Amino acid sequence: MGKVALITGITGQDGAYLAEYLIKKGYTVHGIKRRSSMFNTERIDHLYQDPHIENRNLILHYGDLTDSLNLTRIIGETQPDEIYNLAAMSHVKVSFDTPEYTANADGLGVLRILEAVRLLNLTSKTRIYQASTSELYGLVQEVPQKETTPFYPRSPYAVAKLYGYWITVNYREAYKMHASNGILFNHESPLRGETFVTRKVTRAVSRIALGMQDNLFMGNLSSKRDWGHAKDYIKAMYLILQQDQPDDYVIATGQTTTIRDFITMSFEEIGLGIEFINKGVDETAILREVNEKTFKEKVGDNYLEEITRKIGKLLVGVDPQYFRPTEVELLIGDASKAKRQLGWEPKYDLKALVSDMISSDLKLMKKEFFLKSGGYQVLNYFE
Ligand code: NAP
Ligand code: G4F
Repeated sequence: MGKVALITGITGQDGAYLAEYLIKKGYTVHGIKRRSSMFNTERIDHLYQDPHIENRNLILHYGDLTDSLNLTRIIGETQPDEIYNLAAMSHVKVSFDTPEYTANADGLGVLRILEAVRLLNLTSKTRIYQASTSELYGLVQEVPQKETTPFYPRSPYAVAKLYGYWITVNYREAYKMHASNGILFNHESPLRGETFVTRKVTRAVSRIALGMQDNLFMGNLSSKRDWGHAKDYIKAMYLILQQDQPDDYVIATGQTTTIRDFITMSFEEIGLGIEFINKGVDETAILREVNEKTFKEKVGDNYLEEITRKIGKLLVGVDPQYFRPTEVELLIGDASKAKRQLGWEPKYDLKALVSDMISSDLKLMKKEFFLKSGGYQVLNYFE
């Protein structure tokens, strides 16, 4: 019999990659999905199995981290060997707009899971992974950040996650539960939500290349992030739960980059050279040159003429609506404990991550472009 895992947040970026990874390892995976007015299962549709199939290895349950009765029932029914608590209101900027909900889901939600495992007498069977975050370091007290660096959260999201972190440690110590925190630094992928900065950029760069969009407006260009690939990071989650002893681990690449440089790298990936000029809210980026060979290879001949006409034009501007009331300016992690104890190391560097995201978004946007132009033709035909 393979192991049973329960993943909260299975419809999110990490949930989708982790579900696929565990199924390949022979697990039966149960996932908790919120009810929504649309399917919202795009990231896991390739794993979906009809409920009439026997011995399914992916089973979805409706649930919500704010509903303890429902969580307790699902955990009781599924009797998981491992719980990966990935569900969260995960957008830092949005947490300033929805602070109470964020505290409920991201803070108390963790307590609900731990307490359900305890009340169901599963403490010696069920191992728990809590999705903690480098946002805990906030106004950083040490560079680089490691497991012993003091926390200084800077958003309702990070404060809620701080509660989640400590309640996990407390249940481990109080009830001897196998409960661990992964303190993961930013990780991205083609499945990243469209409103996080990397995906916002790679989508926009693809759309600009195809002539679907003129420019892109951003918030703070100077903050620095330690970005890795989600495919590497979900492996660390798995490894953390395979250890004999529960513990907390920083997962990071050890490299940090500004948002500005991420944007430059993304344009460079398709042969576009940009230059940032001016400062603060007046900062902009102008298209300076087109490397025709790279552009043709990555994007296609058809779009070259139009992009060349944009040389000297504004591609990136700043819009203060994207600024945060309190910002996390610098994140860079030291994952040497994870390397030493888990044998974990990332395979992707930032260039490979950018390349993966841009090539995926170019494909997606070309499809959208094609469907839209096809749609217009049909409309015109009937007019
Ligand atoms: P994500 O793509 O935003 O996915 C979040 C998931 O949580 C989605 O499946 C979402 O469902 C679900 N969810 C939100 N609120 C819920 C609720 N009240 N009840 C049940 N499910 C709920 O996030 P991610 O990037 O995969 O991150 C996974 C976890 O790691 C999160 O806890 C995040 O805070 C944490 N984390 C992420 C990073 C990172 O860089 N990605 C770094 C450190 C920590 P819907 O699909 O219905 O919205
Ligand atoms: O991509 P972001 O929204 O991610 P952020 O705030 O670092 O949070 C992500 O990583 C955390 C781990 O450290 C997770 F816990 C969390 O769940 C989430 O996955 O923003 C990154 C940086 C920020 O400094 C932000 O101010 O990019 C800056 N930024 C500049 N312009 C922007 C924009 N961020 C967004 N989302 N949109 C912009 O236009």
